[in-house]
Amino acid sequence: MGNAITRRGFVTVVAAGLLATGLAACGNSDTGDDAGDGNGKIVLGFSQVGAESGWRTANTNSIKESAAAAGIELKFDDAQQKQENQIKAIRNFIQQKVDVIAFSPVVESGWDTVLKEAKDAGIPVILTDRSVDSADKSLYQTFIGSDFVKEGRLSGEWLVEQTKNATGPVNIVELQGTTGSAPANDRKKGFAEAIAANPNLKIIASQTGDFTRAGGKAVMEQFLKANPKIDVLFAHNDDMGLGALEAITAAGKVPGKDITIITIDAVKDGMQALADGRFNFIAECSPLLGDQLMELVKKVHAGESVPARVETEETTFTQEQAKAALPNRKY
Ligand code: GZL
Repeated sequence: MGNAITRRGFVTVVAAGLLATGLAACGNSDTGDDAGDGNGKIVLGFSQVGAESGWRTANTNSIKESAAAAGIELKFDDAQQKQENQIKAIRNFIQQKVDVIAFSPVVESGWDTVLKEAKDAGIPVILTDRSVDSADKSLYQTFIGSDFVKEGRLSGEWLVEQTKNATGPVNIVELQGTTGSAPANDRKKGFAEAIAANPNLKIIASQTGDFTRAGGKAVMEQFLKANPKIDVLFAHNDDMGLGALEAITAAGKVPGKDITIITIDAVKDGMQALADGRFNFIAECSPLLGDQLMELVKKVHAGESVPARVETEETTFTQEQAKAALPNRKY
């Protein structure tokens, strides 16, 4: 509700300002003409984190396919996991006078200045996948994505159940996502809160693998060299877990048996590893945000109220559930 009031306030203020200068206000019935495309389509500027993981590839495909299906003109930028590239892209979108800006912030902090520039230009912003820590909620219209704390909590709760009869310490190593990103911060938080229920569960090492396979492999190699007894790997995404598999096997250990592996995402390669018994549990994080995002873009552009937060439906998978689900997975 707060955001809807803010949004109405935002559109009213901008409309008054722009109408005073004779410019079309955002949220009016015009569809993208001021972006110079001339074909009357809504013009969406989207800044994507990068192409770091299977999840990201599936997310990019979903956004591109849904924009085309919705008749929305998409200006897409890949930031190669650099915040300065995303800020540059957003400024370009403002210069091009797009109708709506959407982006997945690579990290949580450092967005207020550029988001204020978009607000001053009368261009509404939608956050997708990852959120920002801005105190000023009027800087964006809505957020669509997952509850990362819940994903971490579900992962920890499964481990607590699996180790409830353990009599000694259960040593956990953690591959964190991109430093400063919402999924890394929140998954770490949710997992740590859940495993506190069993004092035998101890995180003996935790380091970022930047959500990539290469990062997961390199950090897991270090973990294995420094820690003779590792019982569990908790990886913040499938791709780092898949990279870690190579290190675990190279160290002469059997993944899924010598080391229990818990990951998050449930992309096809991760689900295959789970079905094959090399992973033990996955908490799903859906990348298929495209259709819902395009609906939000149309509503925001039309000046309609939107919820402050739109969360995606997700589940979890054991090895047996992965075998059953694999044939129907879309990504
Ligand atoms: C989560 C998303 C994360 C995925 C990773 O919504 O931001 O980024 O879990 C991806 O696979 O790199």
